[in-house]
Formats: sequence, structure tokens, C-alpha cells
Amino acid sequence: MTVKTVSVTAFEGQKPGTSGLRKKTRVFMQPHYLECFVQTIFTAIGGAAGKTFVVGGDGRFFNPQAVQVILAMAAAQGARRAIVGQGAVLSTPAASHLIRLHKTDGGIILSASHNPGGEDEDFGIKFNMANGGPAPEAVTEAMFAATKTMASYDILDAPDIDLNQIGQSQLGGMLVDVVSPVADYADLMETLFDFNAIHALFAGGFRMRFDAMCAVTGPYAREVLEARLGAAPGTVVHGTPLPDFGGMHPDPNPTWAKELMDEMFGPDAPDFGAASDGDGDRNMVVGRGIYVSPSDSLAVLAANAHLAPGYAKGLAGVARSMPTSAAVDRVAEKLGIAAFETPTGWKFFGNLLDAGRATLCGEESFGTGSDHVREKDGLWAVLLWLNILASRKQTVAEILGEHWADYGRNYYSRHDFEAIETARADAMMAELRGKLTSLAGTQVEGMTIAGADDFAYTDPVDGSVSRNQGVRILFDDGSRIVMRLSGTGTEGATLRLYLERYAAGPDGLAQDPQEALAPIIRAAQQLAGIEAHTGRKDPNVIT
Ligand code: VG1
Ligand code: CO
Repeated sequence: MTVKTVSVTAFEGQKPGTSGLRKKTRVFMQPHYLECFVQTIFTAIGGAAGKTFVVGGDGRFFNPQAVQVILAMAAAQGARRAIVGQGAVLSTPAASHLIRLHKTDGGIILSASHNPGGEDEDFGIKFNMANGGPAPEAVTEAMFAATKTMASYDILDAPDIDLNQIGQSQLGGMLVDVVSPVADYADLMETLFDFNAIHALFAGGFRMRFDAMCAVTGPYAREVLEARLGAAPGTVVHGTPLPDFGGMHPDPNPTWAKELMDEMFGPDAPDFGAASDGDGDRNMVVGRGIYVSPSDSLAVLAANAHLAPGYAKGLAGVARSMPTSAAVDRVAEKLGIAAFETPTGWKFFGNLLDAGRATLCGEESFGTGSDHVREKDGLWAVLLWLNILASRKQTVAEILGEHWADYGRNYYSRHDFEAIETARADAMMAELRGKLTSLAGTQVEGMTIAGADDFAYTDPVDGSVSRNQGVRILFDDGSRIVMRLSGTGTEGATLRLYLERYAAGPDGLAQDPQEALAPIIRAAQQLAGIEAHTGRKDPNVIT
């Protein structure tokens, strides 16, 4: 086996976004494109020599081929060992766990997460650090810088290795360890939750539906829910991962997980429903006849986490992304623990988790997680809910109702305007940014603006500063509008409009969120001129 040095011309636009580099699959499949980015990863981390990496992906189209390329490059560049999920598959949280479990130097995860998969859909790649978490901005910036001067890469000229058999083999000088993608992750879950109590819940007739959306979580959910916790066979639906996710859009929200929503709001609905995304780090939870918004879910989990053995000693602190509702802040206040507000993207939670300052983290985009790994974790969130349901012996609706009665309700919604022409979206944001300083004290829709800014974050652990993380318009009654452009899309721009209004109760806790938020939605249209700039009056997706 020989090492080939391949000369290349640098590609433009290999800029990691909110969560790694995402492009159309065919872009990744063109000669040298993937290889160049993998090389920039190795360059940005000071080379691969002597290092151990975890490698795997969410099973989408091109995942197996990409893993072979990464292994051949790592071997050529002197890596010591690669730990690979069987079939080249690992969910994002399972990869994060393996990085930590084996104290590796990091991991390469192939996924475009909640984006559809297939030859004509999306593909992605990201690097996670030795702590198991996504590379921080300083590292992704170093990667992007390296992409611009890329001139050659080294790769081993070797036949593909068999990734379908668990066991060890040698690729050049590198040991390849093919492991079960599920076993270690499932064992970790057993250390965190009261499996006996959840088992008893299912044995007592509790019914659940878990929609894996033909993506990576099927085998994980089957093992944990059906095999280990005794949920009825068939609890997990769409449980076989497919390269194109069976045509499903594996984004667990009411729009894309419509089948689950219909079931949960239907006549013979199970007690509990959940769905996960392409790479298994997101979750949506639904009770019988009641949808739980991700921001509320985070707050309920924070308020009840002590009911699970892994969190019995309480939480050090909580963290949420800035656009996520302040519902969890109210819980933190009552618990007397710190609440942190970070920019969008899980990489910003890493330092807080490593420093032991936050135990639970969450984003409005259906992501929740804890210090057990350094990624958000869909199945983990579902298990924490199940533990709480088993312990409190109440329905989801009862738990949510009591939560709002205790803390008040943060009405919340996100409106996505997808595939806007990039130039128009940029012009709209620039115009809005230009008038931020003049908004304070003015009135819109009968509400007074208390302040407006472009969110900047100073990491309390390492002092790094991240600017331009989203426009915030804050009203004097605590309501707010947040606007930012997505960093995970592959076509044009996506505007995310986040809307929030607080109702202290006891009255007005049972409104429809879109109605409760109506004046704020109108205010956003007026202030940003969304329709004038984009031609769009209504969003494509509402969560
Ligand atoms: C979106 C979400 C963000 C999440 C990111 C990655 O980013 O809003 O909260 O961390 O996706 O999640 P953006 O930039 O498109 O708003 V995943 O499950 O796609 O890795
Ligand atoms: Co994901």
C-alpha cells in the first residue's frame, strides 16, 4: 500500500456553518471536494499523526464512501487508530460519547442532520474535538482559512475495508476498530435514568410511538425502548435507516413529523410520542393531544431532572441559545442556579459543560442535552421525559399545565422563510441592523420597544467573543423578536424569525400560540419589511 500525494486546486466556499460544512451531496461527490475538506481538518488540528479518531455518520447517501476516504487519508497521514461505527454509522450523540469514552483526539461525523438525504439532497461533515463537542469557532475559522490555500492531500492507495463486521483490522499503519454503534450509548443511558421505573411504566400499559423518520435513531430507539425497556414491539416506527431517509425530511417538528402529530392528536392516541432527526441529536416530544414546544420541554426537563438518578444531585446551571425562550431561565431562578444565554449552535455550550458551569443545555430547534456528552441528544431527552412521566405518574398535559401555573407561560414560535434569494435576505438584515440604535422608545403595534441590538457573546470560560449572532428587538413587557439567517441551509438563505411573549397567569395560559403572538408577528413584518424585501408574507415552516 502506497501513499499518494494528490495535487489540487483549492475549492471556494468550504466554510463551516452552524454545524460543520453542508452542501448538496453532488457537490461533495465531485473529485477531491471531500478530500480537500478532510485535509483542512487535519491541517487545522496540527496533523493526524499518532492520533485516534472516531468516524461515522448518519447513514445517508454517500456516507459509506466518505468514511472510506477519511480512513484512507487518516492512515496515510499517520493516524494511530480509528474507531468506526459498524456500517460506517454513528448517531451524533453516540459519536460524541465514543470520543469521550475512548479519550480520542476527536471525531469526524458525516451528517447534514435535519436536512433531507440522497444523491440530490444534502450531505455534511463536521469535526468534534477531544471533549466530544463540535469544533469551536476558532478551529472552524482555521479550517476555512486552510481550505483557501489547499494545494494537495495525502491518501493511502488501498482497497476499501469491510466496515460491516465488528472487529479490528489494519489499514496501512492504522488500526481500524469497527464497533457497535449502539451498545456503549445504550449502556450510558442506563447509568442516567431509572430503567426499572420506565420498564414498569411500559409494563403497566403505557403506550408510546417513536418516529425515527427512517434516519439514524431507529436502531438506538429499538435497542433502548423496545429491547431494554420493554416497550411494545412496533413502538419505534420508520425504524430502518435508509440512505434517502425513505424520502422523509428527518426534521422532527410538527410540519415534517406530521404522521406522528396526526397519531398523537387522533382518537386512539398513545400516551407519549417522540421523533428524532437525521443524525439523532434532535427530539420532538408530544403528549396525547398536546404538543410540547422545545423551549418548554427544556424548562420542564430542568425543573424535573432531579427525578432521574443521573441528575439527582441537582443541576450546576442551565444554558440556552439566545433565540430559545426564557422559560428555562425562570426555572433556574427558582432553583437558584446560573442560566447562560449563548449564540445558536451546540459548539457554544462546550466550554460551559467542560467547566461544570452548566449541566443541562437546550435550543429552540428541538435540541436538548446534558453534560453526559458534548452534543445535543434526541433519545436522551426522550428518556428523561419518560423518567419524569414514570416518576410523577401524570400525563404530559398535566405536567405542562402545572409547569405553566407555577412559572407562567412563555408563548413561543419560530417562523422559517426558506430559500429566499441570498442578496435579498442580506439586504433585509442590513437595513434592519442599520436602524437598531434608533428603535428604543418607539412604538409598534401599540407596544413599546425597550431596546434592540445584534447579539454578541463573550464566552465566560475562555473570553472569546462572537458577534453578529442575531438581531434582538425587546419590548418593555418582556416580549421579543429575534431574527437571524440560518447557517445550515444549502440553497439560498433561510430567515428564522423567533417570537416570544410572556403571560404570567393565572389567566391566559391556554391560548393558541399563534394567536397569543399575533401582534408581535405583525410588528416583525413592519420593522423588518419581510414582505417588501422577500416577497414573502407567510413562512414555510412554523414551529
Ligand atoms: C439550526 C438550528 C440550531 C442548531 C443547528 C444544528 O441552525 O437553528 O439551533 O444548532 O441547526 O442542528 P441554523 O443556523 O440553521 O439556524 V442539527 O440537528 O442540524 O446539527
Ligand atoms: Co441533528
